[in-house]
Amino acid sequence: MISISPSARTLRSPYYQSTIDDGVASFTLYNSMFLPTSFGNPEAEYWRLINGVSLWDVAVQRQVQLKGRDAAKLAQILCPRNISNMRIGQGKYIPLCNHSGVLINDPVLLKIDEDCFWFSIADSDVWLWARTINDERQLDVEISEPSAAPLAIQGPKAEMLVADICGEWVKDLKFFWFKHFEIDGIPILVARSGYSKQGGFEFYLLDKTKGTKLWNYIKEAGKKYDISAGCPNLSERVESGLLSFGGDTDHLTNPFEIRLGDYVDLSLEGDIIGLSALKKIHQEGPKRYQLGAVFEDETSNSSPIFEWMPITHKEKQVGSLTNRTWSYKLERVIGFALVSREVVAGDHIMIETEAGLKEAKLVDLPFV
Ligand code: THG
Repeated sequence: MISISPSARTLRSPYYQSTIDDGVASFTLYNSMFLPTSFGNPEAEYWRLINGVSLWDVAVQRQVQLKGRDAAKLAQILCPRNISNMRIGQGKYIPLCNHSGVLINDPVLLKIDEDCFWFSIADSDVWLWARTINDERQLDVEISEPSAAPLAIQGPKAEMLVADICGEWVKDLKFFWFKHFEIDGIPILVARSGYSKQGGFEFYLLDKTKGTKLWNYIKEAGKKYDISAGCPNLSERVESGLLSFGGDTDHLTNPFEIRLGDYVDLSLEGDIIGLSALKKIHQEGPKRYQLGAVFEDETSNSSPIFEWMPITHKEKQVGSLTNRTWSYKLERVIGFALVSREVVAGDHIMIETEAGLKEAKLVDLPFV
């Protein structure tokens, strides 16, 4: 077995030891931290997420804190979505863009206080970006990484379990909203969120020394719902149409190409990075868009891909397949297709796979 060599660059989450003890089978690296990708039984993990409740170490969703007099101002400069109406305790999904309107991260933004925001980031360096923009604009904001480590509780039984742990009030929590809470002396934020469409919550552990204690507490309380360790599930997130930044996006992708246009507020004005480019892209019409691809051949390889696979239509390349997985619900191999406007849902296309050309049909997203 080939393994990854640890170093001070390859961070461990506060739940790392717990995931090892629970039999983690593989990791990927995300924001320089180990992220579990399997506990050895993908199908059981999938159905537990669909029918039960699953516990995920998602500390790789690291926090970038903006704190200070100009925190709200800097946050809005970074966000092409209106955040001026956000309340303390509210979160929003944000397509962060560079000056060309290219997506550079898709974090959840949390308003912690009037002068404090957290970006709960996908896999790219938002610290560098936020500090650079702050210094260039000469704003009064301190940018740091707070002691916070998200743990996701996902699946249809997550709400009952979190209500058992925290109280019935969690049932009134709106999507992406959060509240401070304490479990047995462990300080957390409780948010209704998570990288699946099966419902659930995220606990942001606020004292990283208490990871094992929090993990064990939830495992114990979740026994009656048959909780088990899991992780962001490729099959479920592709079926549900959830985007993976850096996987489904490249150095040219803008939010309109990947179904994030609704999270861009084109009516905004003022100093907002990428906004004028986004207005232009929107006016001209984005060149690519995202559809689903369903392989015709049920026996096609369904393993994850290392690089985008060219998609052709009438012998001309029209786009790329950006991920691939087995869909337990459709019982087919599926993936996202980032394609030109020349093709539409219903078209049959060819995908250049490692095993040669395979036929697939384009469909609208989400699959399920
Ligand atoms: N939770 C937290 N931080 C995160 C993620 C998370 N940071 C990295 C990554 N995930 C960011 N990406 C996403 C992608 C999709 C969603 C959340 C974060 C998501 N989308 C819903 C959808 O697309 O249907 C809802 C969006 C909405 O309605 O506003 O949930 O998972 N803490």
